[in-house]
Formats: sequence, structure tokens, C-alpha cells
Amino acid sequence: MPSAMLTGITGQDGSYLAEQLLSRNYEVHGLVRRTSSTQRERLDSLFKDDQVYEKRLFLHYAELDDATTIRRILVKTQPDELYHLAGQSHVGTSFEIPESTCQFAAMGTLKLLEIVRDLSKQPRFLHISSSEIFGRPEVTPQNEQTPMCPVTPYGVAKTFATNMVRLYRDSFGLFACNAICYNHESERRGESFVTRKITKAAAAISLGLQKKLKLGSLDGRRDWGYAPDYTDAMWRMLQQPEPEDYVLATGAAHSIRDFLSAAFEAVELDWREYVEQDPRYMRPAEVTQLVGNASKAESQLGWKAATTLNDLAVRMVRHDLQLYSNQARQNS
Ligand code: G4F
Repeated sequence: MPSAMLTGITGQDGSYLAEQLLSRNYEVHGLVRRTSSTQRERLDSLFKDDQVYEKRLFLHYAELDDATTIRRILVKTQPDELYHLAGQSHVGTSFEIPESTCQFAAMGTLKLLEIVRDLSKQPRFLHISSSEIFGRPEVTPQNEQTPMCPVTPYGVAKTFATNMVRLYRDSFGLFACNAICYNHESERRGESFVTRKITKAAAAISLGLQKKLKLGSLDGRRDWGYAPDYTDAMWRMLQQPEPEDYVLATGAAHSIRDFLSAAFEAVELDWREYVEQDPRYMRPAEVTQLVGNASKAESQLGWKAATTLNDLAVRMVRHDLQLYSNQARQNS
């Protein structure tokens, strides 16, 4: 049975990847932080499956900056594949907490690479990189060769980590890859990211539970895909004969206004009547136009982002309507 270790297993991508690996008959290990509150609802269905939890799915406690503990866990579990998905990933927040963003996104990745470098059985390593490394690029769409030009603390940290992955591959022969991911969303997306904030608000407003939606800049354009498609590509990357970096993207850029239209139309409302701009959600610097060219992933991995923006928005709004209806039933 192949085995995999995931950092960030409780997050959106980690939970989808864990499910996909289990369905591919992997033994799956996850690193989790020991906190007093256990926010692990994305893994709930796996915990409840007594054929899975602690049979083929195992959690281990370690902070990302605790190299000694991570080393001990990796020596003991000897995974075939290591997917590094963890880290503070909110770009706006990275302006508020740049040091800890860099500590985890940049130094956390380097620490893992150092551990892997010393292991007698080295797992294949995947780092989730980000389109934020391109910042305000001169080329559109961007591909694996586009120069990195980050403009946010998160983007700078990811640029460091992405280059370190390349360095460890080229200098120390690690099977290490960067998945350069454009925005990827889902029903499991954290509520502070713009898509989920919009779909939750559209659902709540349509049910009379919320009056207004306060947002920051509406000028950005993003290449939004569906998260499970992206985690599938990550697995495909580690099955290749050679370690390489891949851009994962849909190739289509949409504005925040497009996403607002799709989400509010799903509940037959006009977003213009409900959205207000709030300076609290503006960022000191903004990447405005990011769109990826995933033709390398298409030709080498046989991968293509399958979900359209409209389908994505409708799926997320329906899920949030269901959430509110479940809550109402529980409260009654
Ligand atoms: O949803 P966002 O916070 O995503 P952002 O900044 O593009 O970053 C996401 O995608 C990156 C690329 O894959 C990842 F690396 C990163 O970890 C994260 O997953 O914001 C999208 C856009 C921005 O232009 C932002 O300024 O929406 C704008 N926006 C407007 N109002 C808002 C809001 N963003 C948030 N989070 N909250 C708002 O109220």
C-alpha cells in the first residue's frame, strides 16, 4: 500500500487530497497542530468511518516550526509521498502578520526540505506554491517560466519557498515539485476568502438573515477553479518520472463582479443592491490580473480544470443554503 504524509490535512486542499488518496488505496498520515479547539470538520466523514480512521488515516501532532518532531514522525512513518499544503494562506492577512506568514510559508518549507534531505528513504515532495509569486506580471497568461515578481508578504514568502524547492531538486537531487496554483475554491473554502464570503452572504441575504455584504476592492481579476481538480493534479505530479513544476489554472480570468453576479443570480438577487465597499478589506498592494497557462499540466499530466466559474458559484451557494437550513433545523 503506498503511503502519503500531508501537512495542512485539515484545510480545504488537505481534506480533498486525503479523500482522493484514500480512494486510491493509500495509507494517509496528516500533521496537525495541537490546539485546544479541534477545527477538523472537513475531515468529519473520514473520522466517522471506522474502516478508515486509525486504520488507513492517521493524525500526528506537530507544529510546522517544530523540526525535531516532524523529523521523528517522518522517520517513523516513512511515507512515499509528502504533500506540503500547510501555512497561513490569506494574502490580506499577510500584511498584518508578515513575520509569521514568512516563518511558516517560507521557513516552514525550508525546514521540511532540510529534513527530507537527511532521510534515508526520501519521500517525493510537493510544495503548494501560488500565483502570488508572479505579483504584477508583464506576461499574460503566466507559465512555469514567467519571472517571479511578488508584491505581497505572502507572495514574497511563497517565492522564497518555490525557489528553495527548485534549489533542493537541482542541487541535492530531491524529487521535489512546485504546484503553482491559481485560486481554487469550493464548499470547503475558508469563510474569509472572497468567494466563500460572497456565497455565504448571497445565501444569508436570500433567507433574510443578512442585509449587506461589505467587501474591499472589486477591481481584481482572478483565475478561479474548483479545489478537488487541483488536488488531483498534485497527485498526478508526484507520479511523473521526473520532478517538475506545473502551473495549475483554468486559463480564464474573471472579475470579482462576475463572481458576485453568478452567486447572487443563483438566489435570483441583484448583487448591486447589497454590496458595500469597506476600506477595512482593502489591501496596501493588490495583484490585479493573474491568469495561468496550464498547457504543460494538460500535455504531461493529462489534466484540465473542469469546472466553470458559474458552476463553481452555484455549487457553493447551494451548499451554503443547505448549511443555513441545517442550522435552522437544529435551532428549532
Ligand atoms: O479570496 P482572496 O482573499 O484570494 P487571493 O488574495 O487571490 O489569494 C488566494 O489565492 C491565491 C492564489 O491561489 C493563494 F495563493 C492564496 O493563498 C489564496 O488562496 O481575494 C481575492 C480578491 C482580492 O483581489 C481581494 O482584494 O478579492 C478581493 N477582495 C475584495 N473584498 C476580498 C474582499 N478578499 C477577501 N479575502 N475579503 C474581502 O472582503
